[in-house]
Amino acid sequence: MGDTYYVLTEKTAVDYVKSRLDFFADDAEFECQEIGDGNLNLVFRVRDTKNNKSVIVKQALPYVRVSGGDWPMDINRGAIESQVLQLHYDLSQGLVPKVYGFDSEMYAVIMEDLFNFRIMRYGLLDYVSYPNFAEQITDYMVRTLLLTSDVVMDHKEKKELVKRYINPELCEITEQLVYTEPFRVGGRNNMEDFLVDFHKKELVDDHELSLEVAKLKFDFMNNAQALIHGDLHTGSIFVNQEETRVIDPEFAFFGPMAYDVGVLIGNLIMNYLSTLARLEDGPQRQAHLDWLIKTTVEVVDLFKEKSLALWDEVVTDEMAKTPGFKEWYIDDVLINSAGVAGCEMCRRTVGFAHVKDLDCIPDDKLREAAKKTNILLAKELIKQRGEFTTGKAYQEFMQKIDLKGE
Ligand code: SR1
Ligand code: MG
Repeated sequence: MGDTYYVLTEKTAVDYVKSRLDFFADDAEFECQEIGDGNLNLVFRVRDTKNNKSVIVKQALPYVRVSGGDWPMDINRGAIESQVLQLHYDLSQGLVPKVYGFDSEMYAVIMEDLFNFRIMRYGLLDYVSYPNFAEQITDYMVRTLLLTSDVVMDHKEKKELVKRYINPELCEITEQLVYTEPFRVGGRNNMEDFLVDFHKKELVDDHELSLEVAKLKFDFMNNAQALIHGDLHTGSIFVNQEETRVIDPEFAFFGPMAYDVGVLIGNLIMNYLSTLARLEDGPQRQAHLDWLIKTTVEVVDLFKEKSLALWDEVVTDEMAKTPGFKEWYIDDVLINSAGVAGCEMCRRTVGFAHVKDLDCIPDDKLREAAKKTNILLAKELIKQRGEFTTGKAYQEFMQKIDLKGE
């Protein structure tokens, strides 16, 4: 990090953007708000209220934002994010925001303001459904994943990209927070009192579970399969009734495709539990639960269907053309996706970084029931992951969910 780096504020971000970008009119009247609610970075919306134009500035800090400075973190994640956004923009045909510029001294990316979209997690917490989501997110996943894999890419060019997108510090966060600490006592784990004994019994003392998580962890670390987003939860997705955009690929690296598919599925299931716990039985609850099941089923089935179809159009590796191989390959991704979904659900309950879906359940007993049920469901996904290769398997799994003690 050079001497020219400084941390932006609502006061300095306007002049900063004006100095970097020829975007606003001369008569612009600016307002600026820091709107970031993630764990790592600063995010500013700089808006010209007179001409109704705006941009987003996202700046990486040299530490984890929520740690207040105690946890240093590689600032180069800002460069990775900006490069991956641009690559994913092309690969996904516009399903990520447009980048207007990246500043390698300030580690700031200036990009399109998705002002008419909403973070999906907050929409889902208000029980909003998104009719085009499954179709569009599977387009995003299939295109960004398959097109950066050895199935398609020249193997030497792909290895160059593997080198370029090496992301050790951000990967270490995932290795620790997703694949290790939730299954051990201590570390940065953070859980409500009612979970302490339950966590020990269900997640720490279960040897069979640790063995399966260890296999998934080493797949995450060693399987440089495709350029993955690396943190594809519902807080990394913007939606509205028509469209979907994926943001925040700072955790991107060449890893297993299952990580993206699984994190998404895990977050849909946690919203299902949240809905069960926060709404009384009735038509609104049923409609949202039905939509979540339908969406999960479609994510799985469309991911499979579209991957298999695109495969035939883009495959270049001779051996990957062998009949039967593509079905084996995509099923293998889906099997590990269930395992990843389970790990994501565990870590969001007992680990360092929670999700609002579970934490915001107001009733103490129902929150306890939802979190404990979440852990039990997660274990089933990890241990029985071999059974989760179809949407139907998820449909049956989710239809059976009820809150222990409800
Ligand atoms: C210290 S970062 C904690 C979590 O926030 C990010 O969004 C990732 O999910 C990471 O695991
Ligand atoms: Mg993020």
